[in-house]
Amino acid sequence: MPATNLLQGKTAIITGGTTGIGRAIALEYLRQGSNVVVNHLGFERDRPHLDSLIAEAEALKTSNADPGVTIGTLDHLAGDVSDPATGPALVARAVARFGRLDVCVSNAGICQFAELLSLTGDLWARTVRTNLDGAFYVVQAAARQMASQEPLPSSSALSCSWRKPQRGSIIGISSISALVGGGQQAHYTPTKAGVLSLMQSCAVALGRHGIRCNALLPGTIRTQLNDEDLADDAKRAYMEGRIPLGRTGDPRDMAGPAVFLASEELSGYVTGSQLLVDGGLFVNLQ
Ligand code: RM4
Repeated sequence: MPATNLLQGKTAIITGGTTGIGRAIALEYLRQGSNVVVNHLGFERDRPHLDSLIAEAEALKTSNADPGVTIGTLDHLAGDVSDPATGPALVARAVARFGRLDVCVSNAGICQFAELLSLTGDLWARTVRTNLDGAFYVVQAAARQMASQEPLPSSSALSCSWRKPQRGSIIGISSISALVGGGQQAHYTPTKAGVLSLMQSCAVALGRHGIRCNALLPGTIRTQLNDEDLADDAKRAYMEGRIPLGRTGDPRDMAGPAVFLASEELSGYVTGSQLLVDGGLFVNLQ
């Protein structure tokens, strides 16, 4: 993205922020001047993801030669979002480190493909706890913090008379799966419909506090959630054939839309909305 400083002075939290879509959003937010605290599970096997994200964030700063461009600072905190304490701890970390919270991206999610007839109650419960309960805990904690703080001094309301001051933007990473079913996803698609619905009700509840809530609906984006599924050449070719833009998505395809929803200047009157980012897959009936 060519523009810079679109999120200057803001602080964001991103759950599941060291891999896939969360990571791509974290890096773009940093590039746009936002400080970012990413949540991750803290497993030893995931350490290389965290280390390389830290290195990339550092490289963004050191390679920035333009004094007019601000690059944000990265911080991180381990925790499982399905634990009710993780969301509040992430918010507290952002406030302790950067003084406030402006953007919350509820992104952490799991999707283990499984046949409905042999689906276990355990996989159902784990998926709901991570994808839906986890979204609720972090969104509520973020909303409590945002509602209690003053709008950023750079709030566009202070220079645009028609706007009311805003206190924050909450983005739920839902999915095209909120709108359609999936053969091996009977435990997963309801959680994504749930995240979309959560954003809708939060938009209604939080509008009067100056907090916007929106859902991003990725289509088929290549991440570790589906690398096994898409390793099947026939399945990948079938998916690509159904996508009007002719390719599956890259995590970086989600970064621009996530910046748009985070920015009061760009999307200040957008709340309760759902933004599909799927290369046209949903509208293709063929
Ligand atoms: C998405 C959608 C995709 C799948 C991922 C894991 O929500 O269902 O097809 O690749 O989840």
